[in-house]
Amino acid sequence: MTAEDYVPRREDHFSFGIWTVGWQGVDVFGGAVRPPMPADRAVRKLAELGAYGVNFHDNDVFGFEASPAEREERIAAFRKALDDTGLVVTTATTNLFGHPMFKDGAFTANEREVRRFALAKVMRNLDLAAELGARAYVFWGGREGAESGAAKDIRAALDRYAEALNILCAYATDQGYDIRFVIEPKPNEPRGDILLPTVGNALAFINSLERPEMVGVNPEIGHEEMAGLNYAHSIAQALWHGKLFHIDLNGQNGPRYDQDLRFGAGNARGAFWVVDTLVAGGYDGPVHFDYKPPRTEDDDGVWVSAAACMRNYLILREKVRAFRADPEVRAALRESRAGELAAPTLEAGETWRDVRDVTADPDALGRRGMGYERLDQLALEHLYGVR
Ligand SMILES: [Mn+2]
Repeated sequence: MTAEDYVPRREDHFSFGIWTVGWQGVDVFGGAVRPPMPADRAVRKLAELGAYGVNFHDNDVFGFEASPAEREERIAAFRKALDDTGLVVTTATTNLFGHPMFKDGAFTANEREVRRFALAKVMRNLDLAAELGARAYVFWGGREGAESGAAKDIRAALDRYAEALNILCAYATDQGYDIRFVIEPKPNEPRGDILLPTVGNALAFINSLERPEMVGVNPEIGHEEMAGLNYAHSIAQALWHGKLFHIDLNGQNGPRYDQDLRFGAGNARGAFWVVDTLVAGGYDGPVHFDYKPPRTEDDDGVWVSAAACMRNYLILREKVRAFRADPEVRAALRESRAGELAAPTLEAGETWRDVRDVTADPDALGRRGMGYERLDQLALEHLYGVR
């Protein structure tokens, strides 16, 4: 492989949120460092870099306060950029967090008026998403949570969360939209504690919905790692449940604020196993990046970081393939009995009766090493570039 080989292609299905490259750098301690970026400019620049698709919030395209005429004008410019470049809308979502009215949540706000307006806002953008061809619709409940105990009855809030998704599933079905919903978990930020904090919580919640088959998860690397969890394991379990409909790739350095670094930065070793899990698991949705170009960057830096997300994915994919094809790795995997885990514990036709009185040689089993250090060192050497 040479540097020129890590060039993104359409079939790689790389997509970006419009809000990623469009982030102006406003944070808790400082104002904007970059000018606003119209959605159509983001589309044109991402197409130049080799992206395949985009994801958008309603208010990435037009403002919350936009008049009907302004809304139509902004959507027309967005649509023209999509038509001119051939980029597809893979995914869409609703901004249910920016306006002060959502300070206590949207679907789980204590005030019923807020909840009813939130549903209308989602339905309106679902119409646009379906029209633009989105196949996935994300629900990131950033404001669905609390900072204090008595403020929110969590069981009632979960009732309202489920009610909202049931209503919206019914709406999408009645409208005949070919679109699936995905819940994006996050443990905290902006709320002190957010509902459905991890992939596991979301998977359990989905089972209580009226149309669980329509709803999957959209795990983000940073969000799982903020909770100290292993993202590769989270997406592996989502794949196991048939629920990995979408992914948000970025970079994070352990449990702290949501860093949203470019993919491949932050926990690089974790990123290697993420790509390995996606490749091995046959994930076929958009390879979507949800990151924020740091405030230190000007417009050039924004596009450097966007290109780097795709390039790092391609570099890691090459390394993962080389790791899996390496004869020494294959031998080490055999030595570690990795393949044996695929064999059911009981033989065909056996029941508990056949293992009720099984004996073993505990001392011999206890003495036998697993060889995982050799195996992991081989992975690290592939990642470090010496193999
Ligand atoms: Mn994030």
